[in-house]
Amino acid sequence: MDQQPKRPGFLSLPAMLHENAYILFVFFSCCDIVLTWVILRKGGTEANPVAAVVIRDWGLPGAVGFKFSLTLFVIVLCEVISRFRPRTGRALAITSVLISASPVVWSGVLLARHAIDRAEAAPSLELGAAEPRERRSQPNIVVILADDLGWGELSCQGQRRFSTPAIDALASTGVRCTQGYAGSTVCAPSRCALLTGLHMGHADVRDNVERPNPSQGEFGGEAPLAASAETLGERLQRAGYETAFVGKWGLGITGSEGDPLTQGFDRFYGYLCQRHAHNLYPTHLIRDRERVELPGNDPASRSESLYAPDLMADEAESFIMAPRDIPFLLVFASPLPHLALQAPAEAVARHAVADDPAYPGGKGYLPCTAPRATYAAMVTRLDDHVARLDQALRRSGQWERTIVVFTSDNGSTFAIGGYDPAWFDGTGGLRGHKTNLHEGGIRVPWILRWPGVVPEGTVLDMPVTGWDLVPTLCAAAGVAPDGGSVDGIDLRPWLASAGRPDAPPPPERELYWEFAGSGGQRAMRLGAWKALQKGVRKDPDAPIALYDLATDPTESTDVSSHHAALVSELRQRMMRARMTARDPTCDLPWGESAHH
Ligand SMILES: [Ca+2]
Repeated sequence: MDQQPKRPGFLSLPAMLHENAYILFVFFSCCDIVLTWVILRKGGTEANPVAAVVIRDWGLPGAVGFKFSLTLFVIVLCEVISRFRPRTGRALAITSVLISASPVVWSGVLLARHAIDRAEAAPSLELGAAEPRERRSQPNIVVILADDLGWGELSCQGQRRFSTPAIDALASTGVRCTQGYAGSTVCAPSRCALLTGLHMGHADVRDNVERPNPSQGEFGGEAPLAASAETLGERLQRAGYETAFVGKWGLGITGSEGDPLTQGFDRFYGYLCQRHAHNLYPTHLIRDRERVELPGNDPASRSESLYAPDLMADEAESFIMAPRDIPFLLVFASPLPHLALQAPAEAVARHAVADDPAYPGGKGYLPCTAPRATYAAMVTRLDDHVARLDQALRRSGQWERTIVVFTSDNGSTFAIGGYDPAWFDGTGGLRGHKTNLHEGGIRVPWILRWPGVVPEGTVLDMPVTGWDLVPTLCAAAGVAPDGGSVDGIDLRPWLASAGRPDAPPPPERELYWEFAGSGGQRAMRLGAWKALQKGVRKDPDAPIALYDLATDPTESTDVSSHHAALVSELRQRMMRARMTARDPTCDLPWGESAHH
């Protein structure tokens, strides 16, 4: 091997590339990973897709390691080939340089374009809400609201009868709040709290109140949300979002004040009336304001062809995939796993258990031959739908710029309709269930993923609520939730620092619930203290039980007799936390003494 001494002056381009091939190759390879990472961090979605997937799955150090190993492999390959066929080896080395350079050039162009976009968008940010539809930095928001899913009905929270891998994966890529609360212990008021940011002391809708309406057929809907209510949909619409509500609404039917299309949602698909949702194979659903027939479904003959929760997942998926250049809000309020016990036969078969006594039906609920298998099939179907929405976010390139929330409208239900609370331990050992204000009725799964903002796989154990979502998500979208008009708080400081030693201490605040059903109940949480007063319809001065959730999370011991002053203070705080309900049928007996 007689090496020519290097000539001074210029080399030809191929010779220059060949001389420096390996250095350039390693340099471009590392640049590719780093630039792709920067683009993703800045919320960009157009990036080298291969590098993006590697970074997403393995993190930045893993991705650099992977790229470095790959580069080393190609270099060794070039060297080996050069031993036998020098020209081929040289051509391969030069080709590798050119191939590794191309995504770097592209990433550079994308970053430059991003910088130009930001510079152009900057003046419009100062205009406030006037021209917000072009703000590309606003995250998309997907709120997944399960129906009657208890705290203990996720594998990541101890469930053993079935598994929920997709919801667990959401938790492992975001923050899992172990002390998440629903706004209410039943469906409609909880949806009201979630959408308005108001707790039950100020909410418009505080119970499931059916509104028979013969002109609307058999499903007249519930007491509607007031026209004056400011929903999450309305707030985000004003901030430039395209909004859709898919699933169970329960806050008023078409033409009422609570019509979803006048309450901030551009599109609606699903059940408007909650009783309509008691059959998961209905004869029809509602799209916007129109009735959509579901041929093959006939409740009279138990003909079950089209499973409404699947149709809703289809709808949600196509909403995510629709091309648009503005951010979106999707509320996916699945009717799962609310009764009746109904699921596709193949899904039930997958969860068959030997000991599964049939449920004969009654009290308005359908019979079920395998109630345990069916309930497991329903929750796992919901988990499948979460997986589908996640895939849709990835396929549409929106994953990195989308906040996903997963929660439930109330705690696990009781022994009704064939559901077996003892078998599933749906509350995860908490006392109570849906329709009361013990922890089992209001403590729910509460998970939030916000790539790049909320640390992955963290656990937050401070109380958070459904009515915190309006201020939190509005703040994320860059809009102020009109100070004082919501009861919830912007949770971003705590979510973003979850698991970090410098996280701020939990806020000192009181959480309030009241419920006109079940004899009338109200409850307040202050720090680890929980006050609970039952039977207030009969006796407004009914005794208040006090629990210390720090030492007694299952509310087993009433310690009120040891803390008379605290109980008295909590009684006054509960009085101050409420105002008279708009609808007298869901008010509690202190309406006249309200302070607001
Ligand atoms: Ca519910």
